[in-house]
Order: sequence, then structure tokens, then C-alpha cells
Amino acid sequence: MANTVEEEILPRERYQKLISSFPLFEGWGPLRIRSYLGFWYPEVHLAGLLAFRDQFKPRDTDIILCSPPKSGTTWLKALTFATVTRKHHELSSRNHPLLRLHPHDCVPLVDEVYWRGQASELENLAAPRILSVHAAYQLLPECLSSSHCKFVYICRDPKDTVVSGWHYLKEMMPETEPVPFTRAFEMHCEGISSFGPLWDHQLGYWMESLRRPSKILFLKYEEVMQDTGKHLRKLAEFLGYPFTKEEEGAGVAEEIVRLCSFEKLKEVEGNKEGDRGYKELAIKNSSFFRKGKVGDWKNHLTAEMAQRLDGIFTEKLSGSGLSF
Ligand code: PAP
Repeated sequence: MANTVEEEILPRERYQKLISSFPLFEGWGPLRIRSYLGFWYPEVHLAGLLAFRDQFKPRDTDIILCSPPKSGTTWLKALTFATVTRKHHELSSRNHPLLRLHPHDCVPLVDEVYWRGQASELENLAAPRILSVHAAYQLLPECLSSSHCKFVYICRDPKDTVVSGWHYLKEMMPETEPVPFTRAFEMHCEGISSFGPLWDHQLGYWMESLRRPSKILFLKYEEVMQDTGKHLRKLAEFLGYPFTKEEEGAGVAEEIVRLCSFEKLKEVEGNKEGDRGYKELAIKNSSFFRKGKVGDWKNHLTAEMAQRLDGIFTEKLSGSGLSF
């Protein structure tokens, strides 16, 4: 009862004035992004982020999936959810949640829950809570750095991230003139992209994963794609849900890989139909399953563009040990 008044005011109302003071960039068309503590954030997500920073109460058993957008979030959600809940949700069941629900409904995006003013939903989740964020490590609530939560980060070759993001934006705003690809590319090169600069996003989690490897598992989409079984086992081990000998014998890991594959999830009814997301930026559920391939950038970037973006990332990440 003590929080009633606070809860009645939606974060987007409570933080409106503060948010309007953050520098605004309008070069992405209707997708307005604002600069906050060194990162560009979609305006619509900011209220959720601020509420998350102010109010989140971590539990040591929490699992937090982190990613820049369009880097493998949906896939990581499915793999983690299936792995962690395998004792409760029979993998071979035709009623498995991943065959009924979008992976984004199995693992909530924390910003979005706060934006809807439904933070109590998080309190009601059973342990271990599997949550997701697109926020940079540098923007997470301070209480998380001293918590014992486990973080899993996934990112992807920036060239494919740029291409995937551009297609997604077109889907999100079918009514409006799309930002030309060359312009979107330019803004990425300048670091002006949702949740970016992408290199600082990657570096925040990368450096923390080096400092505290038992806290952050750092994954790359391409590596997971190359050997999904190997990385699934690594994920399961890291989260404290390793596959037993009996499970290995029964092919459980392979079953999870199949259940979470692009081909399988793309065909799930709930992933083919309907919309989701913020009211202002609704998007078709199917938009999260476009091609699911490594290297689609070759169909969009010239050799010169590819070289330029690679050069920028090589320079920005130099000395960190992270490369693509
Ligand atoms: P989000 O940040 O908006 O949640 P995210 O899931 O990170 O998006 O990225 C979507 C990309 O992952 C899409 O890539 P594409 O545009 O290059 O095709 C999508 O196809 C791909 N993807 C979604 N599910 C899977 C999966 N199960 N396996 C492999 N790739 C996947």
C-alpha cells in the first residue's frame, strides 16, 4: 500500500520533464533518440530505463540477458528459457511455452515492464527470474554491480547488426518514408544508433566479463551459430544448469538446439501473427525472424562500406582483446 501513489503515476509521466532535458537526435525519422549518460536511447524506452534504475530490486538468482538490439536477443531468450525451465516444461511437449508464446513473452524486457507501469509483474515472477535488457552495462542500476545475478551478453558482427536493424526499423514504421540505408549506415559509423554507440555497448560488457567471468558470459552470434550445441552447454554450465550424463545420453541439448532454431521458431503460430512492443512503435511478431543468417551484410554493404565499419570497430575496440 505504501507505494500506491507512486505506482499510480506511470514512469512516462513521472520522468517526462527530465527526459525532455536530454539531448535529442531526430535523424532517425520518427524514431527519436536521446543522449543519456553517453548512450543514445530511444525516447520511448527512457522512462522505463529510469524507473528500472530507480526501483529495480535484484535477486541473487536473477539471470539477465543483455544485448544490443538485433544481435541474437530472441534466440538467446529461447535457448536460456528452454534450458533453465527444462524440468518444468517437457521439451518434447507440443504444449511447450516456446511453441505457444513469442520468446519475448517468455523473457520480459525490463524497460518495457517498467514503461507499462507494471513493475509488480517482476516481483511475482518465480526464481530464477530470466529478464532481458538492451541497456549498456554502464547504464544498469548500480545495485546490479554488487549483486550475484548472472549476466549473459550476446552481440554480433556490427555489419549484420546494422543491416538487421535497418530492416527492423522499416517494419516498425511501414507508414513512414524509410531512412535510406546509406544514411542509417553513416549514423552507425558516427555511433548515433539506438542503445549505442555499439562499440561502447560491447566494451562495457566485454570488460566486465574479463573482470568477473563468473558473472558475465560473453557470446557472439556467429560463434553460437557455428556450434550451437557447444555454446548451449557453456550457457547451461555458466547458469548452474549443466546437462547431466543422463541428459547427454538422451540428447537433451540437441533437442533444445532444435526447439530454438530459427527454422522452428519462425513457424510457430504466435511468432507469425500479431503485434507487440510499445504503442507508438508496435511491430509484427514475425519481424524478429527475418533471415537468421551470418553475413547478410554482403547483400547491403559495398566492400568499401564494410572496410570502413570494420576499421572503426578495430580502432574503437583496440587493446581490449575483443574483435569481430
Ligand atoms: P531484438 O533485439 O529486437 O530482440 P534480436 O533477436 O536481437 O532482435 O535480433 C533479430 C535477429 O536475430 C534477426 O536477424 P536478421 O535480421 O539478420 O535475420 C533474426 O532473424 C535473428 N534470429 C531470431 N531468432 C533466431 C534464431 N532462433 N536463430 C538465429 N537467429 C535468429
